Amino acid sequence: MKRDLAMAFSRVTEGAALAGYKWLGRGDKIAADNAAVEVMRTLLNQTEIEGEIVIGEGEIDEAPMLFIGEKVGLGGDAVDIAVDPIEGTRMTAMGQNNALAVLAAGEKGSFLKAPDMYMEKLVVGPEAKGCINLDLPLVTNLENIAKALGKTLDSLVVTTLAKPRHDGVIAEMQSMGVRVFAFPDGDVAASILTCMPDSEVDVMYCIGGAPEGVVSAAAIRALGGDMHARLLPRHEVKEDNEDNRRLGQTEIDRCKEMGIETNVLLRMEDMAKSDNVIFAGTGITKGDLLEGITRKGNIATTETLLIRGKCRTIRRIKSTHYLDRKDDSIKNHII
Ligand code: VTB
Repeated sequence: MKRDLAMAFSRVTEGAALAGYKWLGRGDKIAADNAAVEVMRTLLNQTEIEGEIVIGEGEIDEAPMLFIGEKVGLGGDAVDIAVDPIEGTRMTAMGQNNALAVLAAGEKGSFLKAPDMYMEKLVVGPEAKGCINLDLPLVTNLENIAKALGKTLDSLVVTTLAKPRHDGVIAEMQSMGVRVFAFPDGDVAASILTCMPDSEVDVMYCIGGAPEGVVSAAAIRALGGDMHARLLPRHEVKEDNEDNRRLGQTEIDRCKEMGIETNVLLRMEDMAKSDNVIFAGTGITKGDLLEGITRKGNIATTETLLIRGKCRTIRRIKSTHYLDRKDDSIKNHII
């Protein structure tokens, strides 16, 4: 993948974030997502790639845009793309922190193709690479990570999502003395924080979305961290009732069709199969990883994290956008 593509991908997440921001705090997560998808698609189609969406907004019959298998781009290098136009539609609709527009790109075959279902994830930064094993209890993992980092358990920091399904695990970690930062939503930002040189976060553990997991794996690989994961059918995460068992069975079947299995350990290298990946993420609302968008009239500022795995460069790009001068194809979605 040509290095100049990184800049092109940062334009794509900037555009999606600006579109999401237009809907900030309006209580309509579908409208926010649609706008971000539309802009992301338009901008990807202006990019010199022969791209295929491998992680997207659902299957072809569920979503009209950026579906898995959709071809994007003007033509050029063949790249696979994993997108989450708004990582945190609820956060955007409710004006909460840490919403991002994200994308990961790599050469063909770079990413695990997985359905939109739940995934258990354990993520660490470069200093703890190689010492995680999701087949072992979380407590053992935290002890091993602390040892690798030369830390005591009471100085270890774990991020997770503040979901009822994590109540037990949060209490368990806290009883070990570990500090837990529970974000309401958004495990991509929570995962990336483990690898940022200026962050105090050591570990991310949660059960969240599989698409978010694959996008995170790309960023974590690019940053030299480590990640283990496991796909979980719905009835094992949510209530074990008839509806969820039926949905869970559909997910198990879908995985089989795609040649993967649920409840099986996935390593970072199974999800992001090459170092030559690019990750771009733009803040929509302010967060721990990125500044959010600020806007005064038709002038908006964005902050984007742009990571190239090949030589491990981490760029933070602050942009000022004169919204009324943007291309007509996206203007209506961002003003
Ligand atoms: C997960 C997580 C995301 O939404 O998908 C979560 O990976 C949804 O969890 O980062 P629930 O279905 O239990 O609400 C996010 O937090 C935000 O998109």
